[in-house]
Amino acid sequence: MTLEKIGEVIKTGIHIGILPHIDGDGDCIGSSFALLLALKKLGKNAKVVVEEDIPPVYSFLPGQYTKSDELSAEDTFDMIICLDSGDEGRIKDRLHLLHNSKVTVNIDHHITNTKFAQHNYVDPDSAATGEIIYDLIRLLGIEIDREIAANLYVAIATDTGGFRYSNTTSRTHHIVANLLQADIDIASINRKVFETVTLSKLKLLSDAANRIELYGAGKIAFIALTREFIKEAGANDDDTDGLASLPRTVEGVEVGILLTEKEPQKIKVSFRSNEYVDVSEIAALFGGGGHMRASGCTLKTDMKTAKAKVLEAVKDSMRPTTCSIHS
Ligand SMILES: [Mn+2]
Repeated sequence: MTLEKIGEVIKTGIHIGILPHIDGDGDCIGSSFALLLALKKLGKNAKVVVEEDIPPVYSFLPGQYTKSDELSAEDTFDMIICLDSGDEGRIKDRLHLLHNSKVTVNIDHHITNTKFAQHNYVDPDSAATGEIIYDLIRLLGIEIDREIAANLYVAIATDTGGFRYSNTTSRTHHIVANLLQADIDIASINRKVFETVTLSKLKLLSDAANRIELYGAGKIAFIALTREFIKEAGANDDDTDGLASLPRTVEGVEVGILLTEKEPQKIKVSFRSNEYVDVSEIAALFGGGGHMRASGCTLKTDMKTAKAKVLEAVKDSMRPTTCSIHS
């Protein structure tokens, strides 16, 4: 399906629900708000519907959202658009909105996307869903104003790690060059997104750094965050956000693993790699997904078992016979 066709489909919607994935990040929130503002300019009755409040770090972004448990009886949607969600699990408790909608659209850039909607547009070459939404908004003939630009900038900047990751392309920079023409304050945005931490998060980071374990001759770095540990650090779930990229920053490490105990018997696993291990394949072994350099899954087991399973899978992926080299 082409993006032009997706644009045609979207034009037919009247009451449109936009669903970012759970555990919201800059890409899904920025993309959702940008599309919301654009659809309003088209005269659509659109709403961003989330399951949890968005992380405070993104609260400065222009846009509104409604929590799914606050929807009223009048809130029915004839079209649902899922953004940045690789599979239905990422829509979680809002799946009924998807299933009850006449028309469903899925726009994403995860290579592992299961194409769960009627109309799917998945482009793994896009660094962020925000890049696709940029093209879509242009296709719809809507002007990218300052508010839309700020949202798209955050979407793209966060998924590229501030334009440093290997998914960053010349197209990424071309798009962002156009966004800057809308006169957004990138110094202020970047400070808010990348250079501001809560004290509790900084303390959690330092405690977590103290607990890094190395395996596989120093090529694998591992951190486990138990509920008890998070509590002792005086931190909350929002503070664990972004911690996944810490282990792979250790010199000599190829794969960084972060295990977060979300609740008893429910371990969130984040994989990050640097040069050659395709971590989307490792996450897929456990029913998760993502990208070559960043992926994740959830294991319904205890921390000890999760650690053993995950370490074994990562070690396997690094054996010469099964190791795939990507330049
Ligand atoms: Mn994304």
